[in-house]
Amino acid sequence: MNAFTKLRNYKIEQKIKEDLFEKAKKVLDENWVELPNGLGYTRPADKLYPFQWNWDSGFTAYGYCHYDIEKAIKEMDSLFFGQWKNGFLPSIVFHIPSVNYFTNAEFWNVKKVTDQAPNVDTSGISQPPVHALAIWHIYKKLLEKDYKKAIKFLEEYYPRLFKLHKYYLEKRDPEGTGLVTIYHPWESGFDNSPRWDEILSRIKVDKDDIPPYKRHDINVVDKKYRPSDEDYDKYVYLAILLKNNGYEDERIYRDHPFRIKDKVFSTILYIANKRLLAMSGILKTGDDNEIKEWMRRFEFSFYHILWNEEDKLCYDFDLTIHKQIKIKSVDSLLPVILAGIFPRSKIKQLAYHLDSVNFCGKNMCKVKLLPSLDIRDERFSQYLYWRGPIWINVNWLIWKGFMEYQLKERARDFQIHILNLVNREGFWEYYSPLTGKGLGADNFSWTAALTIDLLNHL
Ligand code: 9WN
Repeated sequence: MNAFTKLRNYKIEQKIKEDLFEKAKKVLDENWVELPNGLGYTRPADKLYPFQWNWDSGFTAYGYCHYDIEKAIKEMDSLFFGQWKNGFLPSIVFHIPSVNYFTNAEFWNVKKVTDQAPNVDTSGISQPPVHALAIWHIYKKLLEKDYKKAIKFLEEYYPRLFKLHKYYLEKRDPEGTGLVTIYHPWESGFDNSPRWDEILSRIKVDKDDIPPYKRHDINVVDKKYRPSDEDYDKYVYLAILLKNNGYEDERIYRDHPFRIKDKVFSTILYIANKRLLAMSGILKTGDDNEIKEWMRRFEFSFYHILWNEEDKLCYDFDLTIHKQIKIKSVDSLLPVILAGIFPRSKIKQLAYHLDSVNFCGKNMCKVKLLPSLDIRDERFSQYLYWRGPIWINVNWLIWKGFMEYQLKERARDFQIHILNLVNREGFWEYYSPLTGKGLGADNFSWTAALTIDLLNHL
């Protein structure tokens, strides 16, 4: 059943590998949208998510790099077409008129609300900045064939990335911690994670505070796999507050009720800054000291704000009550493995978490990948989105972290378990850790794209 387990001995049958690649490519082909202006993008999922999403595109570009570099570039070009004048990169770019998805372009109304908006409709919140990783990957691939083209590509993208990172490290970090403040659960990418339960419980929404709206997600996917209506009211309410503040960081920062130093977002930005620094070196931009300073701030705050010595995990920091949010979940481990700040020996020790019952060790789960919440937590649900299911992008990031540390056995476990899971179940948005069943949207783009990346590292 577990076809890829054989790979441990490097005895993979080429056929299984090729078949899986073809299936993954088909998902991406079917989700591709060609635009009349020459741009194009990949829908995360055909019916559920019809527009271009921010971090989804970064992951998807990774997959394209292995077989269609021009598509990878187009994906990034289309996303950055939605970049705001102040560097901000929105979570959604509405290249096509609003179809069945809420929130839609009319709701965010960015072109009317702010003079920072680009020439295309977008949302007014962001998502984790994986783009420098994708851009670096594209650059490396171009370099294999055409030095001049690779440099030209870098020259084009470096200023956009620099502006984006600077936005996060200035506007979203007036405290100078090197950590990014998010204003909305959707900005984290981990929308309904229990990480946000406590702060959301303090936010009371009156029906008069929000406009009438209609959810479309629950027409496409079983309601039991999606956030609750109460959650949605709060998501809408927080978005309205941002809009009422003209999407202006200075105003939002004064009293917005959802202000969190997000550990995963900040860690992704930190590793993205490692790539940005490399790009700056190649292009001799003279920005090295500024980027290094951003990185130093993160390294300091990693120990002093995020790290919890007692639990040996990282936690988000709630700026509204000045407290760590102590939830044991995959994202408390992710920064530790991904940032590369701890020495290798310490990472080896900390990997005990992976073998613990809480994180599906000791054969507690059918699938040996990390669930999005401690399975012993009373809020754990094998079905509910970011409150238990396995997500491929997160496990792929863990794989990447172990690869950087040269902990090859650990990395290989993640690689093989991901490949076995998608080979058996298909390319789902997420999976139950208890049964392995695929959940949410089927034919999900980043699951397919990251599968292609993993296949290329066998
Ligand atoms: C809201 C597109 C996105 C992902 C997020 C995931 C989900 C949207 C939603 O889908 O969020 O942005 O409607 O639930 O949580 O990580 O980028 O795939």
